[in-house]
Amino acid sequence: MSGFHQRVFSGMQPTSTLHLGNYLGALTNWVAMQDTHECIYCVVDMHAITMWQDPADLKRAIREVTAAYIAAGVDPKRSIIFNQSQVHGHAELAWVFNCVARLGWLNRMTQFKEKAGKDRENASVGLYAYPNLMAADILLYKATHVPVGEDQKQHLELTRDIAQKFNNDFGAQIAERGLGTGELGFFPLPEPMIQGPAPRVMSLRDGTKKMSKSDASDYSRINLTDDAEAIAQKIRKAKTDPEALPSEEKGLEGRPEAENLVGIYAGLSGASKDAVLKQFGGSQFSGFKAALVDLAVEKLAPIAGEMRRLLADPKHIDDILGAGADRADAIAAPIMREVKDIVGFVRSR
Ligand code: AQP
Repeated sequence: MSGFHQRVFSGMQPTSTLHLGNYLGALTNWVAMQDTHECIYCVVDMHAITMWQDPADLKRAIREVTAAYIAAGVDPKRSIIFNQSQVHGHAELAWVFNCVARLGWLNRMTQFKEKAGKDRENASVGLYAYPNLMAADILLYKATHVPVGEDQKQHLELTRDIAQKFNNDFGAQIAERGLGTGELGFFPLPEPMIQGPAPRVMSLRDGTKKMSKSDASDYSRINLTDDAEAIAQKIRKAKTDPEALPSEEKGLEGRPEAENLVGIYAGLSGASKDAVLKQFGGSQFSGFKAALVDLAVEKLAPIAGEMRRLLADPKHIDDILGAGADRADAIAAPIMREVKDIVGFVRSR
């Protein structure tokens, strides 16, 4: 039993190797929250298959993302680490939410539009319903706080809308059974926590696009598995502009690539952008990039090393995921039983 009152849930997709955006936008926050919250961290494999995944690659990626969580500092003893498909409540609650959420709500989701692109008719139904599954992930544990990068803000707002509508639609049944918590209803309205050291890390090739696993160019991102040489090459080749660095943050306006590199430096060093610019204001990019390479290698190389060590023993990783799934299910199953009763399903076992 945890002594914390606030419960955190978050997850990452095992679609490919995690990158610096996942690390600075979410993972570093996850690690810090272990000191203050009860934390549940999921490898969201059911989300991953909303886009085609080669089955053998998916298994590898699930273990790799798990290794990345642990190598970055998530402690499987203090926090629950598991993969989504091992806890069946996620799929069950997602179905209920498919029947609570409205088509009009999902039509507004920008991530679907971006990922489906022009060939919308050919996108999977799962990709469209993705935000309902995400709402189920969070609410299955009645999580109150969700640390995510800025790109997930809209999905979190939808989660709150779904929780609110469920609480309203079934208000009488919830009250009758005494299952409401204060004025909140059955499900809490979870708070997004968009507060990592760099909540939006951009591509190294284009400062207006977010750093992403699915970008065709590997030079657009720093993967958590990159070695020192790869990190150095990617930073050296990162797009910049011809000006020297400004000495104040407002001088970064209209210079997305400069802003991104300064943000990455700030995120990795734990300093503010202003402090970084006080140190490097007036420098040319060549000098700043050399300092950024040193810092990135110092911070990231140990993570890659620890991931390699963990991945050498896949059985150990699978055991961590299995034990985590049991702990997650122990929280989820009673909540799911109550949901079924509220909705009106008959349960004879
Ligand atoms: N560039 C980013 N900057 C800050 N945070 C980011 N996150 C992702 N990219 C950035 C945060 O990482 C967490 C996990 O993301 P995910 O793997 O579940 O899904 P995603 O957002 O779809 O990640 P990608 O890299 O963009 O994958 P693809 O290319 O497959 O779409 C989330 O908290 C997210 O905010």
